[in-house]
Amino acid sequence: MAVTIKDVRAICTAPAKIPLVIVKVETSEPGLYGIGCATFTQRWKTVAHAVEHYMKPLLVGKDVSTIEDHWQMAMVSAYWRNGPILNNAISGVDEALWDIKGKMANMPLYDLLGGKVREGARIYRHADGKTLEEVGDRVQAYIEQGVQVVRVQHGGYGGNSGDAVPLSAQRPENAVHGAYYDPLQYQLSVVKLFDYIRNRFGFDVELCHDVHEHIEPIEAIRLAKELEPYRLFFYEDSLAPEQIEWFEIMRRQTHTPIAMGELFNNPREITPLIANKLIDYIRCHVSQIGGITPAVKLAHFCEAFSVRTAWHGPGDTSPVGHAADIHLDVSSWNFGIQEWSGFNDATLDVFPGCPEQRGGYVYPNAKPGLGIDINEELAKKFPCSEELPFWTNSRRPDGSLSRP
Ligand code: GCO
Ligand code: MG
Repeated sequence: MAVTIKDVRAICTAPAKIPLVIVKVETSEPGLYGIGCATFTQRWKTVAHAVEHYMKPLLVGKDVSTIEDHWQMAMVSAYWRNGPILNNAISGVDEALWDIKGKMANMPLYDLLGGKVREGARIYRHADGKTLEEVGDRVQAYIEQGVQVVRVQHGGYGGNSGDAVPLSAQRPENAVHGAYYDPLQYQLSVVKLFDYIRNRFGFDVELCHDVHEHIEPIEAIRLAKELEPYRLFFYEDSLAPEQIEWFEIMRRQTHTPIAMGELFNNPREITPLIANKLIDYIRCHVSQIGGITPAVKLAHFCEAFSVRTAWHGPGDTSPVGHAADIHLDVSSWNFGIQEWSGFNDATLDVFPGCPEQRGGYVYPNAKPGLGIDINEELAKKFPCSEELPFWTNSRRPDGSLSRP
């Protein structure tokens, strides 16, 4: 008698004040359920609605074992496809079904995916600050923890060092409110930042930087070349998804390793960059591409082109999503690096079984499935805010909107 899907629910919680969306799939087997990450934090309520009003009627009563068929059907059941809302809703169900598969097989997900090729996933952490010394002190702290790769930013993305006063002199009259930054000051500050960090720490620590699509393509190419003497581990989101044809020009101009992918939803954004060897690290947000099922296929596709994985791992990936990342990391031969944001105490309490950072690595546990759970009663104590993000209202000095 097949085990079937009995219920599909979205659980929204924000233990670190960042809205997270978890999908719980309950089955006809008493006590057997799975959980998955569906976190698109800026539109958490819409994803939750899609889970409850579209994924649930699509799947209730169906066999839990046919994950691939459910994924293919969910992907096209709305006809229009490859968008962030539905991809995240599908991811939540997909990851929950893999969690159930592992529990039924009594195997951790990494064993279902072919077994470990490494015991832990090497991570990178974020070092930021208003002054160069502050950034350097954060790098020092991570090195002392055993972290070997650090992402350095001076004042967030676009050099928003929190003091926009100089910019106000550049705005036209009646310029609209927004998160202003100055592309020129940002670019000059990045070169100074790397010069300072390399002079202070030498080349034994690996460094990366996130441009966060804040400058024009030709400026991103120039900056990549200016950073060559500082030997980056990778140079991230140097172009916006709408500018991906420029990667071909960038590739011809610089040997700085290129990372891209967190904003991608559609395979057609991804596969040309990999097949043409225009990037070195693929950084997709796993729930944004539809979950574990597509991520496994993407990792295998990348291996043929020597592209390595570096799954997106910010604070707005849930611990369930991080667990899925880590199971993929330890079982993918062409794993590159794992972005890691860490968890506050409330998050650790809401999600028993979180992957653990020890030194410069993060480790999955050996429990069946994803190895993580959610305490629903505790999750209710951390409601999600409906406040819209301010930082995406990113503005150039002349007041025009910039890609955030
Ligand atoms: C990263 C990302 C994040 C995103 C955030 C958007 O490299 O971790 O750029 O910082 O800005 O996930 O919600
Ligand atoms: Mg990024």
